[in-house]
Amino acid sequence: MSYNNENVFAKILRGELPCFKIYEDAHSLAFMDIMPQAAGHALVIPKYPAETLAELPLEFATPLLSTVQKVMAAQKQVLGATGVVLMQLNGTEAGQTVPHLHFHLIPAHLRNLKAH
Ligand code: DGP
Repeated sequence: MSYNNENVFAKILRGELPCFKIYEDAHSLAFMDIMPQAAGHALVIPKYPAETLAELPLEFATPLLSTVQKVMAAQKQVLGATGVVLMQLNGTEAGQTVPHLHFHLIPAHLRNLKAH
């Protein structure tokens, strides 16, 4: 699969497009989703040109998951999330719209699960 350098997340990584950054290290970047499915919806992406999870070398998977864990912990501590939905779509048919690997981290709250 060929990676398209002009996708929006590649541009965010190069600093050509703005984002609301919440965490960054040598291997990954976390920022807020512009179309949040819930308050605090964040995205975590690798600084590696992979379109889907299948193209990510395994040595990049551990630092990426480390960032996912950090952001999930922050969503619980800062936002009071009682759970976090982790979503990751691979391929257009699966609903992926941005062709750079990304994890959605969507905070959940116990109160949202209660009947009204
Ligand atoms: P997916 O369907 O899994 O490819 O989700 C892509 C997500 O990326 C979607 O929730 C909206 C978000 N998104 C698209 N363009 C931008 C952008 O330019 N900035 C930010 N922060 N999020 C974006």
